[in-house]
Amino acid sequence: MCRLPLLFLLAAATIAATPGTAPAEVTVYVEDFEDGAGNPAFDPMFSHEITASPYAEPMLYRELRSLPSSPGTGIALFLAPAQDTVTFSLLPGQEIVYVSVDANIFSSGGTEKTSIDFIGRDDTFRVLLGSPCEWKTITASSSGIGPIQEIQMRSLEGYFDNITIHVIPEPSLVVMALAGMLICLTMINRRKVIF
Ligand SMILES: [Ca+2]
Ligand SMILES: [Ca+2]
Repeated sequence: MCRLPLLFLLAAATIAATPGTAPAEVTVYVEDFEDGAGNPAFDPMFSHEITASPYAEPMLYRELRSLPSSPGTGIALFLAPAQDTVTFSLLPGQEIVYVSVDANIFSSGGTEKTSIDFIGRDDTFRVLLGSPCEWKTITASSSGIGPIQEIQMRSLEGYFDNITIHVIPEPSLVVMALAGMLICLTMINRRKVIF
């Protein structure tokens, strides 16, 4: 007898029994390059791989520096010239549906040397920042490119800050669904022993 429908029903019941949860709940994480005291720090949700930019001279310069001319941004990532490949520590079943990044380009080096690639499951969305700019927010959503799995920021001389990701479903839902599945599997195994 197939027990899969029973398994999914019990998992769904477990989720429904959890107070204060909603299926479409979004969790927002922000990489602001600071710890709670305002010191330079990376957030554990975000992994950074800093390499020389393929569009610039082969030198690598990364710095987490404060910007006195832009109060409120605090510490920002300075890539000059370099590329930061950002990946994420998601739980199984979680997906990123929306991303935003703040950029302040001091020296762009022209088209292609300064850009942000949002790499989705199905396609890549590239934003070229071909001329210097004050702080501006670049956004991307999963519609058209699939859930976002990686961000590549490259710059001749520029600052990046406030990498913001919207994640679904929220962690508690994933944990509860996994717990429900585990309970069901345990029950099925027990029945196999009894009969
Ligand atoms: Ca910051
Ligand atoms: Ca932080």
